Amino acid sequence: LWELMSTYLENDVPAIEQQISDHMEYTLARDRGQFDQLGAYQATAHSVRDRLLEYWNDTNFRFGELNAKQVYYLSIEFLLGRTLQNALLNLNIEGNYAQALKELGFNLEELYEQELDAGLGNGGLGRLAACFLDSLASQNYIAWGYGIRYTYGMFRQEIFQGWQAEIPDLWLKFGNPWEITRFDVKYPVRFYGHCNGTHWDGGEVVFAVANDNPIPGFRTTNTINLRLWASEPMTEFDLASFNDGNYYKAIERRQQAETISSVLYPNDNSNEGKELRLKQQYFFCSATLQDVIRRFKKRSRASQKSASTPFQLDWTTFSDKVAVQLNDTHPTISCAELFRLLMDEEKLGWEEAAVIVGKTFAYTNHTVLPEALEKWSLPLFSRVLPRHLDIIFEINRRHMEQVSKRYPNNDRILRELSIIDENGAKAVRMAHLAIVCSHHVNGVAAIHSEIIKNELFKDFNDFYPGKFTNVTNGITPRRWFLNCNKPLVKLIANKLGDDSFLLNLDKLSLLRKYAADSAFQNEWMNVKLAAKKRLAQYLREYCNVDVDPSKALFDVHVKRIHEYKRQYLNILRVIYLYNDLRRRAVKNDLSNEVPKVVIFAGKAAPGYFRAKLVIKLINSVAERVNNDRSIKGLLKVAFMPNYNVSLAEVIIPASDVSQHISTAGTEASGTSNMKFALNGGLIIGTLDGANIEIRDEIGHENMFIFGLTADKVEDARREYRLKEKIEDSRLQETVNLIRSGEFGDAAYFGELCDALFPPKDFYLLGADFASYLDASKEVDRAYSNRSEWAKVSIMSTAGMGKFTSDRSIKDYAEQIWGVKPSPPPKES
Ligand code: DL6
Repeated sequence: LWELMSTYLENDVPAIEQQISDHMEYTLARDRGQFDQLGAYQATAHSVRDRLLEYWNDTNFRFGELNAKQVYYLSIEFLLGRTLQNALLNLNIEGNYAQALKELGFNLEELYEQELDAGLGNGGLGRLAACFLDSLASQNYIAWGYGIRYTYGMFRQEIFQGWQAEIPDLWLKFGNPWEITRFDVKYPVRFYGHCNGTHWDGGEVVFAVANDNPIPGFRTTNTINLRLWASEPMTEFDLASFNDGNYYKAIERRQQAETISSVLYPNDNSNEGKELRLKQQYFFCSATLQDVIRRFKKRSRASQKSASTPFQLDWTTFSDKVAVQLNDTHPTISCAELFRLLMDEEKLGWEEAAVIVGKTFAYTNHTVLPEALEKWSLPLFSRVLPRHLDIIFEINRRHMEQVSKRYPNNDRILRELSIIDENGAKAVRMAHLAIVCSHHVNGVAAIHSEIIKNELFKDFNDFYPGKFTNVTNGITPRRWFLNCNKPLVKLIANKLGDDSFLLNLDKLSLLRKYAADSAFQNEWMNVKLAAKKRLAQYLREYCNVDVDPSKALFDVHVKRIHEYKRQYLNILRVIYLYNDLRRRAVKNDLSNEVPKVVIFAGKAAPGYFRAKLVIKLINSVAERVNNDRSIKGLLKVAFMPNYNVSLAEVIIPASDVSQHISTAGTEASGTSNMKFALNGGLIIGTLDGANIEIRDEIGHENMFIFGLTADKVEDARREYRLKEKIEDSRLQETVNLIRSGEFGDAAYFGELCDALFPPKDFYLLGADFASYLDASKEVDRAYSNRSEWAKVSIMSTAGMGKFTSDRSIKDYAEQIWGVKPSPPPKES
């Protein structure tokens, strides 16, 4: 059967040409002789999808045959970006496609630009999920991802008079050639209604319909699935209303149902507690678990060898076949849902169900910010999911019993460890539910995992010794190296003899011995320059900013706009530098100055006013600085609109230095730091998140580190609260400049200036300002020495082996899931 299944499409150039033309005619119904760029992209995508589907079908067949433990990665966000180039590179057929398209009169690189990003995520958390899928596939794990197929992904950001404007993201406007809608795979999902014991009835029922997205591994046929659920009404049409002549009411239900999967909540590291969001979470978790259980039953039945005995499902094997990873608390309702399905549908008892749940789930925490820790008020929860609230109460009752046994008469601990928050309005604490129901809980960088164990969830860590662990994040070198920086990958492959480092990133350490080789340094810097030239074109086109890439230092700060990430600290630095340049210009003292362009990009949550104000300030400063001839173009500022995966792929290879400057103890890990360093970008940063481990790998001397350490932050806050004024004269001068109206809109910016006043300065910008300026000066000094800079750049790349998501996935597989890779037969 295996032989029968594996009849792959030919990959020679004429065959590819033929298939693209066929898709033009038969899939798109266009004239095969005259297609435009969009048509050519779509036809190309369909032909690549055909190949993916062959591997994907084989892979699914193999997974079924093996009936081994499968990993299910549940995430409310998957920030995939574009697919075409990634698929071609992973399948190793980019060259032949480029040639075939050339024959047809097209340039493949140009066609890449036709694809709209799948922006089904906010930032780091969603992009991590996408990197993990690539690593799961590439390392031949038996795994699937599950999430939501949002009709509208992350909003498109436009800048209007310096302010952020949000435009709906119509990423599906030309259809999506990569997905397969499975009209036959759909599950009912209920909301509201009433409960009578275990009987849950009434309310609203919608269908979750599967949309499958093949995720190809790199140089393996292992092609896993990302199943995204879309909501549909249970009944197409309210016939009674229609017959009464109320056409609008007749279709209202359809719209209500579709709303559930219509839009991604654009919040990063914050939780708004909205009813629709709770519905989204339950919607995708319920459908996923119904699907997982169906597969478990099907495989169990198929694997029963003897047909003579009647089939008896053995539920005790469930967690030998299923490992569910909860990507943050958003999928945590799954724990209660699995209880419900096992007890109410499958008629298992509580104890049996509890054992299964406890062996199935593991939970990753991605933040320590209190505003992001999800809580649902009891009235809302009981209205939307009445049965689940009953189940959660019972989980909590039993959990509290255990806690009381261990800590008799200790009310504080009971309150602290309860799933129900009773401090103020009662609420369900989703992180506590996840911890109680999971066999492992992990943080995403060493420092973050320590903070979780010793501060955020200290009592839980004492109560459950061994449950808490660390898995440091990683990034896929396929997208963040090969796809976005082929020239650098080629250069390294030439030096090291092959490109096997793409699957074994530790091999990059071999570059260390060439770091001081001046010929290699030259080649290295030329690759960087080419990437900078490309970005310079973008800066000209999208920001009207002119820079000379061969001279200017490209200083980059790109990520979600958030107070804790301190873009504000960076723009304060820029203002100080600008003022200093002006002063020195008057004295004719501008020689030896390093020209630089400070590039910002990132989206603010639409309701986060202070973050939006920071965007406005950056744009106002850019306007002033870029038009001030007195500073002779030595400083430029650019805010690049609509930061997304595709833009990141252009910016990251072009960065000389990038900013990772969160207040120590606030950034769980960060992953863009890894992307920049991998591409030879130097890092200026605080000792926070994964910066610390990056420093350990590439060496303190190869980074620009400044600021308070996490253990000093609380004391600094306490001390700081007592201060009555901004003490640093350079910071005061900078604030005065903003208040003076130098950048316009002084009234607006007053709020930002006030926020620097010590008692309000929660993120300690004032405390870190001086050391930040020093570090920034050190960057300029280092950049003035091209050879020194090149060496550090090479050392950065060489030290990045640890930060591949292949290593992260291996850690999860070994420490948490208990699974091993399972290569396809032809490759083993
Ligand atoms: O773990 C991925 C990513 C980390 O790199 C970031 O440091 C962290 O801020 C982010 N966390 C979130 C939490 N969101 N919520 N809710 O996005 O996760």
